[in-house]
Amino acid sequence: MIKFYHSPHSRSTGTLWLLEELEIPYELELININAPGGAPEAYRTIQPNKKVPAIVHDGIIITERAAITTYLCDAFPDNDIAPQVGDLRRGPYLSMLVYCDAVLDPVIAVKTHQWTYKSNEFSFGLFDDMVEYLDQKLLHHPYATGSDFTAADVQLGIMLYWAIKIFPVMPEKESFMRYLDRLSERPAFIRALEKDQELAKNPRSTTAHFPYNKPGSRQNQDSPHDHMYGDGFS
Ligand SMILES: N[C@@H](CCC(=O)N[C@@H](CS)C(=O)NCC(=O)O)C(=O)O
Repeated sequence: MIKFYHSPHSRSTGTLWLLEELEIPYELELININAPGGAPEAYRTIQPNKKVPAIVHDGIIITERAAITTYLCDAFPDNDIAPQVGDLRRGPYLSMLVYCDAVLDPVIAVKTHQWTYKSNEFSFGLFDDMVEYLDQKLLHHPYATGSDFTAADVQLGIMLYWAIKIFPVMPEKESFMRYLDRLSERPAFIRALEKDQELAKNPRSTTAHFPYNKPGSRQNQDSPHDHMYGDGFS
């Protein structure tokens, strides 16, 4: 069983979406990163900077979104959302995964804070270069690495979703809006946002189990609350 450390409406929402795409069971532990002083000190043994997401699988701790995505998609390849070793698409896939954390995330952060800097002063480059790069990519291909949806679209998609629809710092380019429309139709995306919303409304919840409910199963017909917390809720 995967243990998933999560805070609703945060960077770990992408990992929540990924787990839903993979359709694997996971145990979710809420981490309150908004408490005074941030997450509890004990959480530092899982994530050295007390940030979410983090996962534990078979006793091994995995942190950082790109690493978590790579790890999970390699460990659970059944749903075929990541090019495996030997697939020519793996290079572009890994490049986009890391780009999201190493370039897109900090560039959006500095734009939000309206910092001015020169491109060669930081490893992540300029906001306008990032916008142009992603615009050209999504104008010519429906997904981040070409014609097929991959886990890189989870990471790119959730960041564009936040940066266009929630904290609007990115321009509403047609390529971006069409891309978000495509992603918004995915059942796993819808499930993840619904679960995130429910978790945000129930801050008393500390641990929840999300057994994946196969479409058409009896559990799937339960109320949203039952669906969310299953039998293992404590
Ligand atoms: N490099 C980390 C960044 C994760 C991150 O920034 N998480 C934010 C969530 S929005 C967090 O936990 N912030 C809480 C804090 O810094 O106290 C990753 O990619 O996993």
